[in-house]
Amino acid sequence: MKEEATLVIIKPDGLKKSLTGNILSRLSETKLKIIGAKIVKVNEELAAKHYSHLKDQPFYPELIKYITGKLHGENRVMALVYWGKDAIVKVRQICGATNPEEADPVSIRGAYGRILTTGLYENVVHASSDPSEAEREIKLWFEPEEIVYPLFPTKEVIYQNYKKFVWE
Ligand code: DAT
Ligand code: MG
Repeated sequence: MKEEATLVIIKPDGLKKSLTGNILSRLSETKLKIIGAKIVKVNEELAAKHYSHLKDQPFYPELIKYITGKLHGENRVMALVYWGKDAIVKVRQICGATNPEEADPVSIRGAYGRILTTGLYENVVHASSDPSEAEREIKLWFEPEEIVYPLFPTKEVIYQNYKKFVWE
């Protein structure tokens, strides 16, 4: 048993259907620790990077519309990092199979997912499928300071003429 981190995203349908609490309760059955969490407005660039391995799939354009909220008029997702023993497999198990019709009915996707008439699987949650994908995805979605454990090596950089919004 190894301790590892995994990325979970509650997709726009999960937020729109007010399922966030239910999904977090289901995920708490894993007894893993949440070490990072935030609500994210997903832009095209983040969506394309997240799903880069699927860009040649026929459902890719719909998938991008889905994760960027265009199918639900709800551009919000919740991104979470879970950490603990066998985190990747434990989370994938509770999420269920990719196709909601084939997913165990008591899994998150089995209970709350559906297949759209376009054929896209609207399956409520994303979960990393292996350690290298988990590392890539956590680094894509989270800055080091947004995670309470030092999961991966970091480096210090100095930005010059760096503009950002702060509270007035
Ligand atoms: P998973 O999310 O289980 O890791 P994936 O990475 O292969 O599955 O695909 C990402 C998402 O794309 C998936 O959650 C739903 C959608 N998708 C995958 N395969 C599909 C298919 N054959 N038809 C429709 N949508 C699909
Ligand atoms: Mg995947």
